[in-house]
Amino acid sequence: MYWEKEKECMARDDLEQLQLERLQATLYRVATHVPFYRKKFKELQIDPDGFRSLDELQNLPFTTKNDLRRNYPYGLFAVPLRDVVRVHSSSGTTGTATVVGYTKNDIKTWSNMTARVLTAAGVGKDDVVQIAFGYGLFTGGFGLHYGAERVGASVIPISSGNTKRQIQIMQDFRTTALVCTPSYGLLLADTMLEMDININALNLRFGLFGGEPWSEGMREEIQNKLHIQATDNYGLSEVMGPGVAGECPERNGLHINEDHFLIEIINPDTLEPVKPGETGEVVITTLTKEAFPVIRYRTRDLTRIIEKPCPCGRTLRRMERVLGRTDDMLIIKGVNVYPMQIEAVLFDIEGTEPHYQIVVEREGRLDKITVLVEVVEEIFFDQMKKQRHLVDHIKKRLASELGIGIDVKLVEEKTLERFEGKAKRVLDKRKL
Ligand code: DLL
Repeated sequence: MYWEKEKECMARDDLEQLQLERLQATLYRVATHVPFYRKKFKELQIDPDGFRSLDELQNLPFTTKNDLRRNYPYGLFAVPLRDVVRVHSSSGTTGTATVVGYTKNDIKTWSNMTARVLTAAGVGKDDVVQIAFGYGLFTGGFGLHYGAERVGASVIPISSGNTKRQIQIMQDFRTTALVCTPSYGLLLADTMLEMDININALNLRFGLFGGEPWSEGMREEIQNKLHIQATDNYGLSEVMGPGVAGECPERNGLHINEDHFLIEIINPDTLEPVKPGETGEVVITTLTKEAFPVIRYRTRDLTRIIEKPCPCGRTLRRMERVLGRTDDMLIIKGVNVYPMQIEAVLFDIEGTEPHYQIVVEREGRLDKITVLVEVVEEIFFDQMKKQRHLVDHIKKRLASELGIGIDVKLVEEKTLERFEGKAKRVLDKRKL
């Protein structure tokens, strides 16, 4: 039920005291060992020894992805390489890659964090865990692998891809828990249904999905197709990898491992904290990282904090599922649109398949979005009237949800690209 009950159910006061002590140690660590922070603290006249209350957090400088890039590869490490036992890196598809490092102790902490996430999702010693996240520089595979070993489960480190083999192994090795991105979970489910595999004959009970945003509708789709309980888990390589937050059996928000990560939600424009419960950008300060501590890292992820206590007994606050990223936001006719809002509408409409792509183009000075939606075969082939009706229906729903008109095009089943890792939902032709 819990992995570290004394931490996960800690009294708030005790937790805040622990956070403060750990923050003080982290500030001391970066001021002493990382020239980037030493310089910033000096400029802002911050005395790391004089830090007395968590309320002073707002005086500290932010760290951005660009700061990480500028210090590529090892510039922000707070320990000599001799003490680093592992390095991960982000793919760098949107610019120079960023590199993060872990000491032996960091790996231990990380395993505990993903062990918490796995335990909260229901995984234990008796489970057979198939990890279909990529192993390698991406943190998904290794991060959850170590946690699953730590809880004592039997781990199948299959990595991502090779879908037919995944299915074979799932059947033969009697996998009980599947760990991957939600889009790959769906691809596995669809492939099994196509192969006429009897889902009830599988041993699968849990799916732990993370690494990309997904909607409640997508969760239902995966659960219905695979007959499992699907939970969401969140993390990012810059602060550790998976294991920052995860859902419990209530599946109503993700418990943040606040004894290791200090979370703020800010307005990305004013950089001020939002009011409690409002949506904004997640900013994370690591509290226990040794090799790669970060102060107020701007994640660009958007969500809100759920202040209400969770019936599961954990006192660690919950964040709502991530709505999207500030850099995924499309501004169409002055309205802010997130791909996840579109997904949520599509999943609610009968006759559409859970596969879609959002195409953004520029017409004159205005951006225009077209949503390509796969539809079931009957609709696609013969009935023009039904097609028109469906297009109108989707358009209406999108317009009422988003407040602007969006074009919709129906496409044949299985024509849109499928993904083994993180899905790419937006095709931005403005940048091509
Ligand atoms: O994706 C770490 C991870 C791996 C988390 C496996 C969970 C499971 P990065 O490649 O650095 O690390 O990408 C981090 O992915 O800032 C979010 O935008 C997005 N993301 C991760 N988990 C979720 C989630 C890993 N559950 C970036 N919901 C983050 C929505 C997510 N977005």
